[in-house]
Amino acid sequence: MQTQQTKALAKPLSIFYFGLILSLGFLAACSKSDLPAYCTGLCIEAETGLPLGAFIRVQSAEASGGAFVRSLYHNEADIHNHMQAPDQKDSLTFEFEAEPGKYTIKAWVSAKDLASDSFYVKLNSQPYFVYSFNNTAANSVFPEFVEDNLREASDDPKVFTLVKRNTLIFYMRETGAGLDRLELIPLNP
Ligand SMILES: [Ca+2]
Repeated sequence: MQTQQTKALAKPLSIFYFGLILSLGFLAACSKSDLPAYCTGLCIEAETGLPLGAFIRVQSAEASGGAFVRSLYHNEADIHNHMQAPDQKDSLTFEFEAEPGKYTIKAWVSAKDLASDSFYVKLNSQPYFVYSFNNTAANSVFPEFVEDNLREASDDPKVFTLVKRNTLIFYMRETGAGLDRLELIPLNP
């Protein structure tokens, strides 16, 4: 049986250990020797996020960390409503800490084809936006992963204001769109 004092202590300690585990997990995800050498910043493996609904983790030797996350190969007609607005049930959520400031976010993404190549993205309480991958016919290497920047229309790369504790959510917009990892790139003042 716990005394009132130990109960009072248990909660902060459990929060501390939970935070420690998350931090260790984050560092471990970003320090794997199989990460490409160019991923030198603050990296987040997509497979460390929380996938719900249409998002699934996929094991792949071609992916950083050996896995990535993608939306299911639905019939386009079945997900037509996803082209109108995000569905909260089909989401991939990242929670992370950062030094507050302005950042761009690099992404390694893949698509089923050049016609299924976007997500909705939402950071903290900011409005969601459509992130349509940068691609051209000359760069039609899908479904392999390509290096890109999170962007909103001509706002490329989009500048994000991060706070200490952030929630970044990807929502399904098109079928088969994949995310391997993210890199936070701080902008110098
Ligand atoms: Ca990955």
